[in-house]
Amino acid sequence: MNICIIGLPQSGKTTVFNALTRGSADTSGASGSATEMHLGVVKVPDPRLEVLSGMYNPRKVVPAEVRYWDLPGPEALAKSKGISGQYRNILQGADAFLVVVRAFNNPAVVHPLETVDPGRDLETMLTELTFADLEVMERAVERLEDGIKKAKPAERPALTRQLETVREVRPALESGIPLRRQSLTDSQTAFMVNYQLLTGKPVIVVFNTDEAGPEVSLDELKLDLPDAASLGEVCLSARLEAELALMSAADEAEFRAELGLEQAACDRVIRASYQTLGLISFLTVGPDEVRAWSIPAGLPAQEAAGTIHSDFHRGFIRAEVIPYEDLQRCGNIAQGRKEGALRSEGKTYPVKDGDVINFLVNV
Ligand SMILES: Nc1nc2c(ncn2[C@@H]2O[C@H](COP(=O)(O)OP(=O)(O)O)[C@@H](O)[C@H]2O)c(=O)[nH]1
Ligand SMILES: [Mg+2]
Repeated sequence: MNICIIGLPQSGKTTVFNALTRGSADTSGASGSATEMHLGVVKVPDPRLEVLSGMYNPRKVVPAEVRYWDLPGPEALAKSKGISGQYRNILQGADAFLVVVRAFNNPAVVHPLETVDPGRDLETMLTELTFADLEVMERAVERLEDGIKKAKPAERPALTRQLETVREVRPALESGIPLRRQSLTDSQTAFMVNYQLLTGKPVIVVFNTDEAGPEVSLDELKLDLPDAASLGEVCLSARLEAELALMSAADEAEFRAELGLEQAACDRVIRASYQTLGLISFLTVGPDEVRAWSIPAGLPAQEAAGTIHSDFHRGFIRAEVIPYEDLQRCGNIAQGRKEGALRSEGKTYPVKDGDVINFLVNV
């Protein structure tokens, strides 16, 4: 899973990146640091993997991973002519956006819009994404109109339907409704995938507060957003979390207990991301590896098999499924089978969080 960290300049994006990846990327604002891009890979904590690894003694344990991209703010982007080129490619490749919103007061850090106003900044960022999409839609209309003129009669109906779709999406975007909240037919949705619109992607808001709070929440900001309900949110102090993230495990635990911040920001953000994206993990076990795989909740078993390997999708026969808790109780799969906890499921079985799956395939 690729998550892009975006936000206004000086909102604390790189500090959040450091907190999430236990990194130490430069936040001094020294020349160049504001336009630098960082990539960090974080393993998704899952205590089930440890238990399963104790049962199977596998050669390796492979947790699911989240890749965080720290991107420059819109001002730095403006120097490269708006959201374009390489940045646009990275944004389009993201599975979700983490929008960092400044809620901390620090006179030493200049705010590009002068005052600290989390609601305004969040709206500004969401509007940026919408503008970027509107540009794409404008070009799409031109291209499709042109295409229809030049098309053979047989090709026209399909292109006309595509143009109609774009003409539905565009005014909705103009009135502030992101693609992810627009109701399109399945074929319209499939067509819109070609444009990789940014407002089609889930957004998790990170309110970056002062060390001592107070907490900020979407509810409290009472924003007039058509899609507030679809946003995920986490409130944290990036600077404090980034400092804690660099400590030894023992020191970190001690400080966290003292501060009442038991849950690390990186875990909270991952949890909020899974929730906002509607993701779950299924598990595979064996002497070679014990592994967690992230998929959308309810994905049919055959599609879940395809996330392991395309051959598994093609050659899918059935899935042997045992819920993690049952496997833990039974001790091993053979015992699970004896006790009737192991089920045989077909292609369309909706995979659940914690399912331990053995795919039977013909490859
Ligand atoms: N007081 C305070 N300062 C912060 C916090 N987060 C970031 N900063 C400071 O704000 C400045 C900009 O942070 P940075 O992460 O580089 O912002 P970016 O431009 O969005 O990447 C740095 O001097 C940080 O130390 C915070 O939670 N509290
Ligand atoms: Mg930065």
